[in-house]
Amino acid sequence: MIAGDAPRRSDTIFALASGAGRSAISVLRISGGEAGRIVQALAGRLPEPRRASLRTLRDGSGAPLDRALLLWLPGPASFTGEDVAEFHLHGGRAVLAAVSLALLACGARPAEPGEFSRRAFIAGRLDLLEAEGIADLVNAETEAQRLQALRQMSGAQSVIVAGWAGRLKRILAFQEALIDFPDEHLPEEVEAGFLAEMRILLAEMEAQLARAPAGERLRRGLVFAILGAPNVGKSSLLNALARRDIAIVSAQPGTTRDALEVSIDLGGVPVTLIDTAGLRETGDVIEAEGIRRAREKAALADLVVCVVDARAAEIVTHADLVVANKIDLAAAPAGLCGVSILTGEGFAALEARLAEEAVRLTSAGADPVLTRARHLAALRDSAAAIAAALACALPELRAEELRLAMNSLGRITGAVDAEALLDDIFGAFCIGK
Ligand SMILES: Nc1nc2c(ncn2[C@@H]2O[C@H](COP(=O)(O)OP(=O)(O)OP(=O)(O)O)[C@@H](O)[C@H]2O)c(=O)[nH]1
Ligand SMILES: [Mg+2]
Repeated sequence: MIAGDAPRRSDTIFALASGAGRSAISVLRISGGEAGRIVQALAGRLPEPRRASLRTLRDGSGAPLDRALLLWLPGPASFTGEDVAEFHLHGGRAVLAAVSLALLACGARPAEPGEFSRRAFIAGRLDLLEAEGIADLVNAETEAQRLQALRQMSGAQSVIVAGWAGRLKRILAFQEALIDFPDEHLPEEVEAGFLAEMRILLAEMEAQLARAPAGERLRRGLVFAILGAPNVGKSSLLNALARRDIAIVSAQPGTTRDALEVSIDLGGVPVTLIDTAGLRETGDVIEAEGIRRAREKAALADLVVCVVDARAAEIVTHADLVVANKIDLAAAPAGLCGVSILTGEGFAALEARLAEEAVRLTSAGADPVLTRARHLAALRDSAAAIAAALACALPELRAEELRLAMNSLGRITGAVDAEALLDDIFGAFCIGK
């Protein structure tokens, strides 16, 4: 490939499919029309399809490279739809480097990020929703993220979108019949029937749109900001929740100045906790900047926790949850969640309460939800077009809106307009996927 040229889609590509760095085994995958020839060049005759075989790999001069487990996965029933082989090599860097050189010498080239999945999409092995589900599963850090990504990867969302598309197609066919055969006098119930069906479809899409923010939040993770007056124990709370000594805690008010962040798992949801500078009037420029940043973080957070001192419950900010700390010194004011970070009293209940909030903010009921801004935009366009179609009296215009609605739905799974999206979507994958 010449620098600056677009990578050729017909090239045979290879990439490390397992994690980088030293490991017991690393899996190197190749895909493309030349995979079979290349396997034979390195490992002798082709192994039986889909059966592991142990082979000595050799370079062009016959020098041994490694003894490796080899899998031969001929297309079209492979991940990419092409001929694929997997080399399970010993995990040293030098082994990987030597085998990569031998593959280059045979004419294969390193894959771009997401190129295997992109080929799978082009071969019709998966749609865009499923491909994105794979990327999300690779990136999943918590249990709830794993389950959501797995649902998406296995096509649960695709089935819903395909169902909508099928119903829209039927509606459009009736609408076109009305246009093409105006004199045939289709019974009135036919038009009333498909208008009713359009309303039902629109309501389903709107319900899904309402649930979508939860799915997106789970995919990206939540942000919880801890705010409050100086010295109430904000940093102590962050450290306790993270179970690590991250923020400096001291009896001196105004200790925390920069906003500090740590990622934790609350109820299976990844949450970035932010500890901030105590809110108060100050002449100190640095502290004032810290306070400005604290307010900025709070404005962007999914949940604001205000910590107050149980002895003087001063709520200094808008908050979703108020926590009274230091209940070892005074009882918590009525209605507030009381805790003593010092003695641990009330801490488990507070942590459970935060986990509950995290789950509430990310759960959208049992149905699969759409998880990316891209899906939302397309679904919103589709719903808007159906609403416009319902408002049209002219059959031709109504049909045109219905076609727009179909197109927008097609963008979600990649049935329509995919080429423009592919670089964006697959470029964000890791290499080897
Ligand atoms: N008695 C008691 N003291 C506590 C408790 N939690 C924290 N402290 C003490 O309160 C003081 C302030 O704690 P920090 O966590 O630094 O408070 P902060 O809100 O981060 O303070 P700034 O960063 O200055 O805004 C420290 O001396 C802590 O040891 C508690 O539950 N009980
Ligand atoms: Mg602090």
